Amino acid sequence: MKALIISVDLGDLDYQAHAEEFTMLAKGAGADIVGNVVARRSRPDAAYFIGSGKLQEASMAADAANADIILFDQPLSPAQQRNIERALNRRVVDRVALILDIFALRAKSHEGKLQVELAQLQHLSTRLTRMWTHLERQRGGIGMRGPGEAQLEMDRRMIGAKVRLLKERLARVQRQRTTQRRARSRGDTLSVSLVGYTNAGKSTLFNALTRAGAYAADQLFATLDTTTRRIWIEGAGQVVVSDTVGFIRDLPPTLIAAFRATLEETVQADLLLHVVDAASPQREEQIAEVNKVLADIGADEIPTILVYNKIDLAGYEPRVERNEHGTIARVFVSASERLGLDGLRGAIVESGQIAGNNAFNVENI
Ligand SMILES: Nc1nc2c(ncn2[C@@H]2O[C@H](COP(=O)(O)OP(=O)(O)OP(=O)(O)O)[C@@H](O)[C@H]2O)c(=O)[nH]1
Ligand SMILES: [Mg+2]
Repeated sequence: MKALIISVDLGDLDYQAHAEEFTMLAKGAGADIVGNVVARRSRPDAAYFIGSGKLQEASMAADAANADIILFDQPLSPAQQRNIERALNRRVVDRVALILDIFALRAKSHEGKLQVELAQLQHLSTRLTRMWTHLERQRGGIGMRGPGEAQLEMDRRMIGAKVRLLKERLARVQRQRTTQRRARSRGDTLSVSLVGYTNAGKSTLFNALTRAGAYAADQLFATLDTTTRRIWIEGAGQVVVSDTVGFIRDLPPTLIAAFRATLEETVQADLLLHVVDAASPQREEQIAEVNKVLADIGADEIPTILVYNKIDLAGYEPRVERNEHGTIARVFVSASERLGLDGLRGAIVESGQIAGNNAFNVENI
């Protein structure tokens, strides 16, 4: 599907990285990008987000490139979306809908699919007016997968009923999950969750540590469901390691809520390995973004090791760094080149002992 990207530069320092990330998201959704219009603004226009001059430019670019669809790299209000659709006579997919679309494409487990469907319906229900009728000829494709298209004809009431049903089903799946987890957490197995920005290398590291075949790929949100494996580490014994969904800035609130259950695994962990793409110029912002989400889901108190991955690209040597209290703070590895993994295992053992002791103390208060 031919897509024209409208990107808005609001003067942020990391605009360039933001724009590149959006392009990657668009490609991840299968878009064939035929053009890119950049609008510079100090703040969004209430009705159209961008000004009328840019709108005109986008309209001409879309016609010239024969674009089927507009991808807008900011979250749009329902009114803005409708106005731009009318002006450009094409369906507009904003940043939130695009992320939802990728999630719909990638979710594999029953629970993951239910969560995406729920988030999509919630996103849709705020935009459900007759606005779709003017775009009748454009159906299917990006932003419309998952439950999208069929739902458009439903009225709000039916969506409301569907949302309730999905929530019930999810609650049931989640109850089962809790029971399973309880069964698993008996005994003194250390549980470790890999968290981090999307594309940081979590799945590659997970594979390197567990030799399992988790799907690792150079695309955003390659992993959408938590994968868990049990491994043996000398000194720590049985360790349960979980790979998780990647984080991204401006994660739609509906998705944060929807993926809470997936991330709940994270909250339950004794130790977090926060995987960082050490080669990314954006790594500091990405770390902050991940920390923000961890705080949101109540996981910010869990002992955490920052794992600087991709040192083969960043030009660092494998090493283990401690903070001023002597606690391990950062470990430098390359998951794909298998560098520094022994150091990381040692760090897991050491931090796991501290984490394990804390858990023990809490239980005995
Ligand atoms: N050069 C280099 N590339 C790596 C390294 N680790 C991972 N990669 C690459 O980085 C890309 C992303 O890796 P993944 O393991 O899928 O990343 P992820 O964090 O699981 O990503 P999501 O599941 O999408 O959130 C892949 O192309 C990997 O091959 C590394 O140590 N060095
Ligand atoms: Mg992954």
